[in-house]
Amino acid sequence: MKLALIGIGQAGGKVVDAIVDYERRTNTGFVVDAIAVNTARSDLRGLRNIPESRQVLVGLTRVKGHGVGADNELGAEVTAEDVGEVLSMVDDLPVHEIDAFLVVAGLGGGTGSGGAPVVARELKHIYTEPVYGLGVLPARDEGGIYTLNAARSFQTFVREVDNLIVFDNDAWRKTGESLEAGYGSINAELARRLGVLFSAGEGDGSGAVAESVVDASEIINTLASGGISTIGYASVELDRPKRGLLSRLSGGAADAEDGGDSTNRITSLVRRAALGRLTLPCEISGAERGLVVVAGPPDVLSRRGIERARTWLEDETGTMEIRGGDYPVGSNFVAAVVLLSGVYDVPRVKELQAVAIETQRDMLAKRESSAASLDDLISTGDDRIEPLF
Ligand SMILES: Nc1nc2c(ncn2[C@@H]2O[C@H](COP(=O)(O)OP(=O)(O)OP(=O)(O)O)[C@@H](O)[C@H]2O)c(=O)[nH]1
Ligand SMILES: [Mg+2]
Repeated sequence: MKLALIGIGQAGGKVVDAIVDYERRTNTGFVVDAIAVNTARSDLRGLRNIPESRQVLVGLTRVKGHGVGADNELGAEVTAEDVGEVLSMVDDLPVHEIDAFLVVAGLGGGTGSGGAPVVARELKHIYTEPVYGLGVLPARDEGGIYTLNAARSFQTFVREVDNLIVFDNDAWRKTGESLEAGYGSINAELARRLGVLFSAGEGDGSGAVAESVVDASEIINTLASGGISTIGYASVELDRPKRGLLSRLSGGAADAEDGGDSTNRITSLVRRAALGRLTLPCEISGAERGLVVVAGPPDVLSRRGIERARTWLEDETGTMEIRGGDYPVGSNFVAAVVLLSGVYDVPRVKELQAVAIETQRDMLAKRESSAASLDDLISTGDDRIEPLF
């Protein structure tokens, strides 16, 4: 499936950078174009795979290239003021070649949090292709303002996109490692999940023909539930000798394996993917739609395995709308990606909203009491000092 990626803010830019890196290394060709939008010049400079010609610095007259300092209302305002620049860059690309847009942002800061819903809304207004969002939630310990930003942006972003894929930094933090240091590996992990999902159907150039290839329409139909989505992933290295000497010595039979092995491998991989760590942890029962993609060398992509895995996922989620297929790649790994769309039982989102409401209340109360305290501090009782103006 062919995508145009638009990363907004620092996290948005870095995640898009990581997706492009994945795409180049795997030569999968699912990224037609990648654009980075930011209010901070220094954030744009750090990008390795998005050239300056595909970068847009917004809000220059207002914030002078220094970012919006986690003020997402300002992020939304300056992005709206300069959205024409973003749209004319999108207009340069061959939109007829793409299947969808993916707008990516961290929701806890200012630029991405405020700007992503603005850009999504404009794209939807102009183009008929679906506009998906990828929203990164802040970790719990990032503090109240990040939580409040994320809760507000989430509400808006989910309304402006056809589907919001969510990634929760909190679930992905590694113990003993600061979040900052961990971003590189977290972004690479996210890029791999999205990469396997979206490159399915594009083929790897090996010319292999799958039995039941996943194509773009299946991904689009799965995401057409609307609402929010989460992605699970699991992979296993094949325990078999590399092709070559051994298989030649044994007349090629060394590579052949029992069909039952392939079936079991796939069902257990899909189970691990769906029940392991999701990009957004949630209760999978009640998901509206699902898609199973199994990637690996063609000779181990058992159709029966994928069928069984689909049936299992139907039982787990309680929905009949589980699509599935394979994605042949020349690799010694087999990987399963499970996309669950229209998930509603998400404790983390509920918690985020509750904390945001509390933070908002505290901030308002604090603002009022500060104003009163300042009045008190400078009050001179009945004797008046006239202010200058
Ligand atoms: N997964 C991931 N999350 C990140 C990364 N960088 C930042 N974040 C998260 O994204 C949130 C928003 O931060 P930024 O993207 O830096 O904010 P911004 O959109 O640039 O906005 P301002 O800096 O306020 O102008 C943070 O609270 C983090 O949770 C990253 O590289 N990967
Ligand atoms: Mg920033």
